[in-house]
Amino acid sequence: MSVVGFDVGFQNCYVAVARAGGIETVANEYSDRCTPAFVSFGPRNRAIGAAAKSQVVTNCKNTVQGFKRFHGRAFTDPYVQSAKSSLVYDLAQMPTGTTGIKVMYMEEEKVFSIEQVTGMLLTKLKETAEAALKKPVADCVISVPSFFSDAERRSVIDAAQIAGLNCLRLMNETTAVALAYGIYKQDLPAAEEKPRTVVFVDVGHSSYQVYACAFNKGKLKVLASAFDPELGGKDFDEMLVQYFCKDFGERYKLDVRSKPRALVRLYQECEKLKKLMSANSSDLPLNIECFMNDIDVTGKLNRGQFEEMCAGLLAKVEGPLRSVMEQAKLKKEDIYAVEIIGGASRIPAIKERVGKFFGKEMSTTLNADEAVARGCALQCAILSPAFKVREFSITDVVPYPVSLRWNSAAEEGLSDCEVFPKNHPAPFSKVLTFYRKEPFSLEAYYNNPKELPYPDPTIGQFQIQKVVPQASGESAKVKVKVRVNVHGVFSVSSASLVEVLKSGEGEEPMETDTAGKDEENKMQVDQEDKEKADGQKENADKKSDTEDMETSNEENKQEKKTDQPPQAKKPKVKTKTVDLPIENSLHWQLSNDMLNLFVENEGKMIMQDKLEKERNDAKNGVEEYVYEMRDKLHGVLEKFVSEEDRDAFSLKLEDTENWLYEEGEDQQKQVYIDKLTELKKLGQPIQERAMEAEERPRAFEELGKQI
Ligand code: ATP
Ligand code: K
Ligand code: MG
Repeated sequence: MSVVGFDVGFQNCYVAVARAGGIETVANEYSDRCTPAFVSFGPRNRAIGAAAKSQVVTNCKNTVQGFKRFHGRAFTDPYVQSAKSSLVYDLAQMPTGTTGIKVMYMEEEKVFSIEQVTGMLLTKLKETAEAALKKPVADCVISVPSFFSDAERRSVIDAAQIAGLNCLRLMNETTAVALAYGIYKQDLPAAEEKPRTVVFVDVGHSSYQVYACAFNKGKLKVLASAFDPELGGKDFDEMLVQYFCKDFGERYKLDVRSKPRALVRLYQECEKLKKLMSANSSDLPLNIECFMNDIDVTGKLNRGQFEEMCAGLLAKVEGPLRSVMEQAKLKKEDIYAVEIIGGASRIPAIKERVGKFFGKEMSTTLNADEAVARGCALQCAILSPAFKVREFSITDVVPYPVSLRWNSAAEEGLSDCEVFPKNHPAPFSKVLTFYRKEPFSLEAYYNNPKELPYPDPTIGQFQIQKVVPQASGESAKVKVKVRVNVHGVFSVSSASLVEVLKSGEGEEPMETDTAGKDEENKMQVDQEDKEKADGQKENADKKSDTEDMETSNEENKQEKKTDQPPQAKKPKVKTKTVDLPIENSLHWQLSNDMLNLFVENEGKMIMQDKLEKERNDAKNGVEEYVYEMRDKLHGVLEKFVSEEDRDAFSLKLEDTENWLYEEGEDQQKQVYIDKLTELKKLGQPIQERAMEAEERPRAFEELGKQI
């Protein structure tokens, strides 16, 4: 198996792998460890990563970027609609209602789902990992923002599948960073000691995340998370773009927003300026030649002015810091260190504000760009049986409270219950007990829509099928296991019917579980167990969680009492459990058919890219041969060819060169191969004669020695 971690950023992606020497961030074919999150579509192929980014000006309508946040969203989602107006490429609604992108590809208008687009990016990142490891890659860990909802997470898992990746865990970006921080620390407090509390701050291109984590030897526990999904480097770029659009409008009478190409260039230059301002507080120039209508534009700005125009953005830095401290009930004195990462954390005003809030200097022991990918690779190594990694247990948190809703007895209407409160440890499973006579359905949803960065709080519907009454006609006991899995995704993972067996040995049927009619449709939290997926041991957390659940749910408390009358303990009843089928209908989930089709199409596009590359290589082969021979015919090969042959060959080469620009511009691979063979028929004999001539004196020398 492969051990690979992918940080799929809004703007920048990183790939880390585990090798014998340890975890290593690997470079792409341009010797760059950063791969831009860009995909570009052309008449014959796709370009992904750096090659796509280089087309952002020349092929702007078909070069997509900034798509990370379209996962799991309806096309009508306000986020999508507002992004749509500022994007240079087109978005489209998928038949299912989700978001797709519309581009010209292979000379046809095509709509690709967001899963496909991220799948393409992952295909590229996978190739980078494969080139580094020199073997096929499938198993991996992929990062997502901690604030991603279920729909977004499932969408990313699908994207991974489209790229032929087996995502062992979707890991929250901040948790990956915490792992990268903690695993090498030798001096963490022992298990029974007061944990070391560290705050992690990630300021990326699109978002801002804050995590408070408690570390002890061999484990990390996330205490709380907070975020502003709408604060990142791109918002600072946006302020600069706004400023210069206005400035150029006034001084040059240019309507920059009317020309996508000019706008894209302005974004690029503003980002450069922003980075320069991080290191320089003096006036800095912004110059763009032939910007619009052949006009060169020039402007300037300094850090003071920049900070002034970004005051509103900078004011948003404190909120999540305060929130995380309040949620985790931490005081500033409790914080051992504040680790800051993410590209935009280099903006001095941001660092300053974070530092001021905590009243301490920020630590930068982690690589600000690569820590997420490294953390993911570490997690993958921990999950891999093939790698020996220090034991390290990770307990993450649930970002938004999750509730279940179900129809109780007809008269009672809907009942609901919060199964996973905010900051509940994850991964985690709970077993709920229902008393039913027939199939029933559970609806999972986020119960605090205000917190949610989406308009729709739906998670999904789960139909528990094949429920039948007990032989006595009374309600059957149905145990339903719900979990937040390793990906941070809620699911109803199993359901079973507990049948009371009458063995004829005088055993009495257990009547106690259905003590009263009104108990029928109630739910009871029967048992909880922490996921052991990553080899974690159950610990004291379990107990406190059980208590939480009981005290927060009056209904369950009563149930527990009424359910355990003394006669229930008679050891006479035998039971049998039968697994029940569950039908899921998950919000925005791609159908299997769709997913399979996308997998197949990605395979075809990979093949097409490969063929196009081979075709181009064949064409380049002809071109290179023409140039090489033309030089040599008048140089090193001159003595070995008659004037007549040379002229004929020269003419042929010239014809071929012209052909390459005209009819031969766009031919099948075989045409170029044939062309090269044809040329070589003329060139080969000349080269052979030259080689023989070179060998001859040497042969004489050899001969001389022998004599
Ligand atoms: P996200 O985490 O939101 O998915 P990402 O991971 O792609 O996004 P990063 O690579 O962490 O984002 O950060 C990219 C941002 O950092 C860009 O806005 C970039 O302009 C900004 N940035 C990089 N270097 C500097 C610098 N020296 N000064 C200011 N901003 C910088
Ligand atoms: K990144
Ligand atoms: Mg990031």
